[in-house]
Amino acid sequence: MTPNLLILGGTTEATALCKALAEREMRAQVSLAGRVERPVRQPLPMRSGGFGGVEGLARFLKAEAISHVIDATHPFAARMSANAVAACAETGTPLVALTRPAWQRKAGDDWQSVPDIPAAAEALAGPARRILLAVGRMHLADFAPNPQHFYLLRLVDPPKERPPFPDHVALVSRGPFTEEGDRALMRAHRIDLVVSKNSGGQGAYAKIAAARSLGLPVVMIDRPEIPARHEVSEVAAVLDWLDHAGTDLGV
Ligand code: 3Y8
Ligand code: NAP
Repeated sequence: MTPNLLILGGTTEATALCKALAEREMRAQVSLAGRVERPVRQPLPMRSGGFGGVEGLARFLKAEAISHVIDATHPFAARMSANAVAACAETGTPLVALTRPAWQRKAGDDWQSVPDIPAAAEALAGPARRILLAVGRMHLADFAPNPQHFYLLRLVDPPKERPPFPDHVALVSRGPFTEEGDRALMRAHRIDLVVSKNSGGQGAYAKIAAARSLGLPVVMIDRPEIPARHEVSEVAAVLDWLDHAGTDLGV
């Protein structure tokens, strides 16, 4: 069976994988949800928008005769990843996830770990603080019950409606970010607390390293559960998997 790959993208690792596959001239396409106005250009054919749940994805896999699925979505894209596990099981399509290990505390880190986004919002009850809320746009409403704080928001696109905070600054800026840049940002806005997803990878880590160097506390949001699937954390491991996952490539 000649490979015809579907990459579920939207991360730095997905971009690196797409580049490696394009260099090998493998037949592949990369899929995005269509969350942002100007996604990073990819060197592969791109599709954008939901598939329509598990059934929609299963139909897509059959209609496009997809031979393998590589789920390179973000660790918090739990619904997409769960749908990929179900649709690939239903259609018998080999699936591998390209993910990145969770960040681990280092000496000097002052983290308060919370299980999910609502728990992060609950952790913000109390006297007014100056908070870097760099969790994107989709969950800002969860933090509305604590309007006493100043919020420094970081968004990929200009907000379509006013964020639900009386005292905030909204920065339109996409990553990957740098430790120096995030340290300067925190100093300029007198930030005294950072709220972050445990995204893993390099693209979002800058604020964690900057917080440590400034001795600031971090509310760290643990990842959502994702059903069991084969996982690797390197592009090379995906290429090796493709060579041995039931194709006529290299075996
Ligand atoms: C649409 C497509 C690449 C990919 C770059 C990575 C790194 C920069 C850091 C902060 C944290 C945050 C957010 C973030 C980072 C990378 C990676 C990563 C965090 C793009 C992209 C898409 C999205 C969607 C967007 C979410 C938002 C989350 C901003 C592309 C740029 C906060 C996650 O406005 C919205 O609707 C934005 C939604 C999902 C989380 C949220 O809840 O709002 N990512 N981000 C993908 C699609 O349509 O399918 O342009 O490439 C990708 C990247 N964002 O190739 O260089 O790999 O993690 N993305 C988080 O980690 O907390 C910013 O500000 O410090
Ligand atoms: P999610 O909550 O897991 O997915 C919700 C729905 O969005 C999915 O059921 C699917 O719709 C659609 N979808 C998600 N990713 C898709 C993709 N790559 N291609 C096609 N449809 C997709 O996902 P999310 O957290 O909103 O993440 C959306 C995208 O942003 C993903 O590409 C992810 O990699 C990227 N991203 C997310 C974060 C984050 O913090 N969540 C951070 C960085 C990048 P249907 O059910 O209709 O198929």
